[in-house]
Amino acid sequence: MIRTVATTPFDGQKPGTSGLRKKVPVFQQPNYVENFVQSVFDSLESYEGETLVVGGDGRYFNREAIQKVIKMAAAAGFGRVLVGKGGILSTPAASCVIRKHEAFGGIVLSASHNPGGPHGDFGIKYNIGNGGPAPERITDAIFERTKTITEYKISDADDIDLDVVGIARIEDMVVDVIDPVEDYAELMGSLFDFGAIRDLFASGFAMRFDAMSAVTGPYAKAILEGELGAPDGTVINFVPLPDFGGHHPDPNLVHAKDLYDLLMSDKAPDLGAASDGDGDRNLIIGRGQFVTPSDSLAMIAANAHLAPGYKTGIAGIARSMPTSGAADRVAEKLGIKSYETPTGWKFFGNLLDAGLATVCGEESAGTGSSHVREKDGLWAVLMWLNILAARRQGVAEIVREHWATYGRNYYTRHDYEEVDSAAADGLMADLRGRLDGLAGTTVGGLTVEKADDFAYHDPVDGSVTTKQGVRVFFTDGSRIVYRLSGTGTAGATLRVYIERFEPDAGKHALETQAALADLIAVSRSLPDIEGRTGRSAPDVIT
Ligand code: VG1
Ligand code: CO
Repeated sequence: MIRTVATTPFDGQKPGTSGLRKKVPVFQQPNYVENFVQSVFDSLESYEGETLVVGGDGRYFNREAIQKVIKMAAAAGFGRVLVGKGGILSTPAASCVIRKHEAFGGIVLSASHNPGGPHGDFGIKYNIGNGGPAPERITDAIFERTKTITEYKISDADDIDLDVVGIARIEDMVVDVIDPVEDYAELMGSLFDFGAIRDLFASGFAMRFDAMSAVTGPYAKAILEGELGAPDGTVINFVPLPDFGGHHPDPNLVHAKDLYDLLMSDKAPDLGAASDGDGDRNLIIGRGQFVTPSDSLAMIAANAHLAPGYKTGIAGIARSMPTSGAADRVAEKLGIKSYETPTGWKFFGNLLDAGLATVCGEESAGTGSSHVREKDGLWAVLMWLNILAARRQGVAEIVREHWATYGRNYYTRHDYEEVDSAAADGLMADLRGRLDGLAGTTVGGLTVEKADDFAYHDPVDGSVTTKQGVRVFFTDGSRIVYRLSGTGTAGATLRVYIERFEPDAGKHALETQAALADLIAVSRSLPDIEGRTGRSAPDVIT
């Protein structure tokens, strides 16, 4: 039976950079999930009888939320739900399944790289029929709906057994529990030269992939060890755990430090890689050589033609604004266009759909292509494996050659986490207020050329998105960007992005923080970070 339940709005159900993210106890409040999911459905049109894809990263509360979503989808009139076995679907696999099965859309349960468990984070996001995150016009409509919602509809049927692949029924809706890996693995096999990668592993190439007890475990096991013949033990931490083993499933140099240390040691394998909670981020480290995500995007773009799925070349490259300009240099050389978008994968969707861009990336360890409409961690790893198999060179050699050809964009991001929200807002407001007067002034020996607040004009649908980050450009070509995170769940996170281009190959071997030391000092003094937030140094440096 379908029940109509009276409810009242919750404050703050505003989707951020990537969906609604809150602490688990917030989501556990009666009606909290239901209000948001009903608001999603109420913001959509003509989905009666259509297919909805549902899956998540396996974190704490995943199963409970999925049961609610399925029962509400049945009540709303969807014809079919495709749900990953065990409630599992990585974010890129969800995108793949939506596209392949021509679903109306999908609901992905994840808080990505944020910690999980009963006191950790949870999240819900809606993806549209192209497989990508809902654009702002939809997330805005969802938020508006959450403010006025008075009731939701839900079936009172029993829970679906999520652990058996097969077909069940709720009300008039079919529930199809699918293997979460199959469609995705098939897509990867169509893009990359699995034969060449198999030969690479057979020749003794050694790799370690850390799934960080998160969703990519089953995917990496099946593809790397199963199809590509990497030795058993190549993939570690491959069982998705509800609390990620108590760790942050964030593949950066802080939370994947063991992997980094291994790759810098004399026991280093040829390649180290990792992915995040929901499988859309990637970390790439060669023996003795970390590849910063902005560089990885540029190197993937420059070498993509080596993979069968991209052998005719790429149409364009898109990067988020804070991502370094390294990819732009590749686009220039290839004679293709590059696009600069606000932070968040939702802004790449139109460019990909219109065929303007083939490869996209963000400095936050996100890389992907037109094969789905999400960033894709394992895709990036397989692309690197394909490149290594084709070039038969080490990662460090490829990186050095790339810098020698294109120059090096020294790049770092400094995060100040859980800063007092009012202080962070004050800092940004102050910077914005000073924008007009900054040009021509000198700070710490560097002269400001121009400063602005990034606004994006979508070339496909004409939409305009403003206030996407304060950019300060200096006369020597370097740049500092300031923005506040839209994915955190406690206080504010100030992100400071620092970049300088170095054309001289004789100066490419410097340590990044040392190479950027003067800019880093300016990044702190210009907005008086310490005075305003009490923080004399960032919490995370990447
Ligand atoms: C962060 C990253 C951004 C990324 C987003 C979602 O957002 O900076 O590049 O798209 O996370 O990634 P913010 O607003 O906190 O800076 V994921 O892997 O968390 O879905
Ligand atoms: Co993620």
